[in-house]
Amino acid sequence: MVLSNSPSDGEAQAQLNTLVGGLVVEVLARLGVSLIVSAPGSRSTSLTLAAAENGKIDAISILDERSAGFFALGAAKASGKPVALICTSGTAAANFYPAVIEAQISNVPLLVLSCDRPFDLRNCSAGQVIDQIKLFGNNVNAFYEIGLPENTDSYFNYIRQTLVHSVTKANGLNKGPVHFNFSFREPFICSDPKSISLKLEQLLNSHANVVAKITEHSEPSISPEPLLVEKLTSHRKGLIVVGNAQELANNPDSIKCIAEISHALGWPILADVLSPLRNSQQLLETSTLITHYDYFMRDAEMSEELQPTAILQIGALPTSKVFRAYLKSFSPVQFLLGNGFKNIDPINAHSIPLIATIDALSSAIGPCQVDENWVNSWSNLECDYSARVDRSIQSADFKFEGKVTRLISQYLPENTDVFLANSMTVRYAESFWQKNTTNNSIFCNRGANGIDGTLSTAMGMAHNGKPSLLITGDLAFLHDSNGLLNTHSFDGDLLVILINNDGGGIFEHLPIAESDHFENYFATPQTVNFNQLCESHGVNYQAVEDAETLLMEVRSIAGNGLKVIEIVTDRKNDVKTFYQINHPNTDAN
Ligand SMILES: Cc1ncc(C[n+]2csc(CCOP(=O)(O)OP(=O)(O)O)c2C)c(N)n1
Ligand SMILES: [Mg+2]
Repeated sequence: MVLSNSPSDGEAQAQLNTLVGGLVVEVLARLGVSLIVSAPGSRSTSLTLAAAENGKIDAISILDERSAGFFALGAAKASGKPVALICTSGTAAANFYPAVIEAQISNVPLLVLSCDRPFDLRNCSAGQVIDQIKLFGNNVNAFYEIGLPENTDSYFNYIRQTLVHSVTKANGLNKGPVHFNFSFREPFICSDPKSISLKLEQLLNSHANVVAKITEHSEPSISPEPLLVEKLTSHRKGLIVVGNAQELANNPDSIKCIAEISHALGWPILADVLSPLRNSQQLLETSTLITHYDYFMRDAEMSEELQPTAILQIGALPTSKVFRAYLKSFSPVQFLLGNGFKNIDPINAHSIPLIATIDALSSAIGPCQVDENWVNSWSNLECDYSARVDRSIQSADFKFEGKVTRLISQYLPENTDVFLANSMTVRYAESFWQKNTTNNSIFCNRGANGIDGTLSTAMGMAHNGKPSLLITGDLAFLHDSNGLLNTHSFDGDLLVILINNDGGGIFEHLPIAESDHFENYFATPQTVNFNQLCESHGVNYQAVEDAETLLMEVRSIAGNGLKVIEIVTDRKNDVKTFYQINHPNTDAN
């Protein structure tokens, strides 16, 4: 296909860039990408304009690429679908790096489209040029250097097919980020973009069948090796351990299958707060769901009595040190359920990869002999310890963060997504999040455990999504306060519960808390007035000091856009209360 009119060189170049931009965005739309987040810049003009013009895709602009990266990450996490990012040349793409790393570790499909100068302007001190080739190293599923636009059918076919294959790499069995480095030659603005739309339409008509196939593609079911199923089902004293398995949020059928597996084997389910299981109605009704294991495993005698011979691990292993020590002391055989690409055994246990999908494993397990005593011992302890924690929480002050967390888990309405910041927030949730029947999903950037990008990820999650709630510490909030700049392009409802303990409360749990340098170099209290910070960004703010107001806020997220509520706590008191209730074993990371 050749562009018509023999326009001037500059006009022909601008037309070609416009056509390529339109083709890229339209192919992405047809492949199922529904959100493009772009950051302003000139080299990326053709892609950005195409995104803005393409009616099928939601295109938003975010100034700070670091924040944009996390926003896209949050949107992809919540939807389970790939989200595209566009940026200009220079350091812009480098600012996507932390979000790309998190996406890679936590298997989130991101398509990063960086733009670059053409080959003749690289390595010669031209402005705004850095080496963008394989910028993200091994932190992406694939890298594609996209050749300079050419006005030929073979170039257009190459673009289409590269996108088709790359989306499979981002969104296939082992989800993760994919990086494309596009190069564009100036100029970018053509005088008659309408004529290009017509050409694009003709071009796409000839591509329709190839691209449509991918959207119809669904994840294949993988059956387990029968011999391994035989081994698994030979154990009476087993546990299903579901750690950080946020991806299950987009697959409600898998929760049903886990319940079926638990029922058939007679194995209780130990559920981390970062699996959606703690909020699953189905699991509360049909299985033995254990959430207070961290408490009763501290008791040596009790853990002897609860000695498992086998573990079925789904998702990452829970981070609880007590739980990991318990596994190490009994060395049960650990069946690691997954597609086999990823080693999910951080304790180098007696582990066996069990390559299968949850649905296929559930179908492969027939009726088994169940040890009722085993199941009952676990459920009795769960009831006992749940009541103990309830009593401690009731007598604790509202300003104890563990209490705030438990109250939120009790107050939260259905149909609400939750995002937990790293640091003490996720740890308090692990200890105090009460199981419930809301079916809500819980997310956290628990791949690389960064406190960067917290607000932006939560905003991305809530953008055009469910009413959502973020619980964050003060430093995590400030680290990403640029996320507040996105208020005006953000379309959703997000209640931010800001736990202000005047610095990094997590470090109070470490021996460094005794050091003279503690406040200056570790706790690092900041001096920002959150009310004023919110006001200057046009964001609604309220200080909350009691449970009734918290309840009211948590029950009225829908329709209120972005709102920040601040609860001031005391990190030194919190440590004491936490130890009294829980004897924590925490590490700052
Ligand atoms: C990007 C990044 N920088 C530094 C850290 C180390 N770190 C872990 S927790 C923490 C303090 C967080 O403080 P805050 O958000 O107030 O939570 P709190 O500890 O008070 O619960 C820091 C600096 C990190 N995890 N990620
Ligand atoms: Mg703090």
